[in-house]
Amino acid sequence: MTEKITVTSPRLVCVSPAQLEVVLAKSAGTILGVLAYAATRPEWSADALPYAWVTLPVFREEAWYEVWISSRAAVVSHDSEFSFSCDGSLLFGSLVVDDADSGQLEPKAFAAYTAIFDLLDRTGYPELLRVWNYFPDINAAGRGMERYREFNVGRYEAFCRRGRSVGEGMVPAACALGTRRGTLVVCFLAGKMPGVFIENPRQTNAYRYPGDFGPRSPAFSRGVLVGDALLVSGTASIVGSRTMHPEDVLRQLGETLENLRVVIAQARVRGFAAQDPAGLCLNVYLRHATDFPVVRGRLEAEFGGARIAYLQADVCRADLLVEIEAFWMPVP
Ligand code: 3EB
Repeated sequence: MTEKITVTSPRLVCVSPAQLEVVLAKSAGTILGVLAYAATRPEWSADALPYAWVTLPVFREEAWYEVWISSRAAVVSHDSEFSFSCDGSLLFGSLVVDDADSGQLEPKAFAAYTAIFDLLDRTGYPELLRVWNYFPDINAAGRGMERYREFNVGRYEAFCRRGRSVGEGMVPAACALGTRRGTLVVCFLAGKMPGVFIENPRQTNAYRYPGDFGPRSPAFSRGVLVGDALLVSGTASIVGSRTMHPEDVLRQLGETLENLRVVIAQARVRGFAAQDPAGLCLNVYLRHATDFPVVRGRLEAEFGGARIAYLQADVCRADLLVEIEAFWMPVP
């Protein structure tokens, strides 16, 4: 007998601290997990939900909460390494590794991804859909290579070691950003059923980047459709595999917006239908605080009605000044 699986579509509510309790109360029992962005430890933290504090400053706010929600009941579990929640179709989990600022990153990334794959295989949610990666000093020199490149080696090797191929339709949507201190945070959305993975014809698929960007390519896709929702990976000013406009944040922003448009257009070909900007949430990561006013001006003109968080973070290539990730769901 085969189990009938109805695919749920994830939902996202983004709020500042003052609105958090209302959202949590309203969605009680259906919450998949919470990401908290804040430079200093937020007052609220969850012990009964998958939760991660991402140590990034938020422009204009003390903190910014992403509350990931299911349309169905979500059951939370805890084991030694993880908190995760399952709704019968989706699994959301968080993994927080301490002391990620000392020592080599490669074995830490390898161990984190291996543990995640083991969890997914054990629980019956084998399809990795979207991953959030945050760790300190992403552009700093590690042992012989940049720490982001060390991270890519560990991540790639974990895919291979668990028999997961790094290729078209096989790698999750993702983002990878640098924090100032502390932990390696890996949050993940997985499913019983595969997602519809999206690539961007303007950009080399990241898992095929040439060797000048590191000995192992980053294992991610440009986006994923999960039910009726689109999760767009961190998107930057890259055409082919090259960084464009290395010194110019507004030109980088223009290139990034073009890449976002293309990813969304590719998703539309695969059936993505949301149109209302009220269902659009963006995280905008800026390397330099001084770029905030101009970037904000341009984005507010471009995306009126969207929920936009501006965060200060190191982007994974030293010459990238801005990166944007997006979540878009239909509104009833
Ligand atoms: C890029 O397009 C920019 O390593 O998981 C974006 C999204 C980027 C995800 C990752 C990296 C990652 O290559 C950087």
